[in-house]
Amino acid sequence: MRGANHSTGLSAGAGMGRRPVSRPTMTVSLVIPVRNEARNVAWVLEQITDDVDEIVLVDGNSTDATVIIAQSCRPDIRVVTQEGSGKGDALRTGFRAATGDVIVMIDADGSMAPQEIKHFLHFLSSGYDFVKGSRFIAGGGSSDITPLRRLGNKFLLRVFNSAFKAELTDLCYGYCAFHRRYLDVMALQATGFEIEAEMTVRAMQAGLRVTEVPSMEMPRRHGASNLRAFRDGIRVLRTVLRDHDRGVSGRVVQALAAEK
Ligand SMILES: Nc1nc2c(ncn2[C@@H]2O[C@H](COP(=O)(O)OP(=O)(O)OP(=O)(O)O)[C@@H](O)[C@H]2O)c(=O)[nH]1
Ligand SMILES: [Mg+2]
Repeated sequence: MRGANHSTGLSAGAGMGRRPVSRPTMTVSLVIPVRNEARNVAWVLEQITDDVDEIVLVDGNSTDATVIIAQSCRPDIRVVTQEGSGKGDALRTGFRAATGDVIVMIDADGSMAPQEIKHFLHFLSSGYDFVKGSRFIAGGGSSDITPLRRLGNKFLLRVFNSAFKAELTDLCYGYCAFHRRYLDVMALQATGFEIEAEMTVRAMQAGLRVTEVPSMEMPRRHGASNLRAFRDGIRVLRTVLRDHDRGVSGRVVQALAAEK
């Protein structure tokens, strides 16, 4: 129960011994990569609640009305144009531009429900460092994923879990949230769709407290996917295998975090 800590053991009378639980207040940046999502972006933006303090839209040189629609829908939106190309490059641009204590990332095609953001924030405010959405744990699901992608994700996840002695249930899914202070530790480099796997790899290597929340993936509302299953699957595999035996000690990172 918020506002009443019953475990202090200091009760010396009515009302005494009860201290408010101080939950850290976190400011939240939402980073949204977009490329030609004019028919989808308003649907996403209209559902974003006051949990989010800042929206950073990273435009990949859209040739449609994506940016104009986004700005008319949310006049307070920050639009950043990516200099390179690819979803990974876009997200890294957005992460650098974000100013919130925590960063949430979400796609702009309507496949992820903004209402789930609060679940990610719940875990971050409860002590986790990196929270991944999962379509494959109880409460999650996907009405979007093709049988080929499901198989590919399963294979890549198996490789990941065995390389990192982990028990995650999803890997190639772009709904995540993390504390911005870990950006330097994660040292992201990916330019393409392998960015999500790279983030998870780096979070594990750094010893961050990682958890998953159920997420329901819906089909993209309009338009075509930018992902190419084989090309991007191979990039994910390389990302998972590269440097999997390296990494700084998790304890060192946690000690540094505690000092801040
Ligand atoms: N800025 C930017 N955004 C991109 C780029 N590629 C993809 N995106 C965005 O990243 C998000 C995910 O891309 P999608 O094309 O939906 O990829 P996907 O979810 O694997 O494919 P579907 O399941 O078919 O939707 C969407 O919001 C895209 O608009 C890019 O090169 N630059
Ligand atoms: Mg999509």
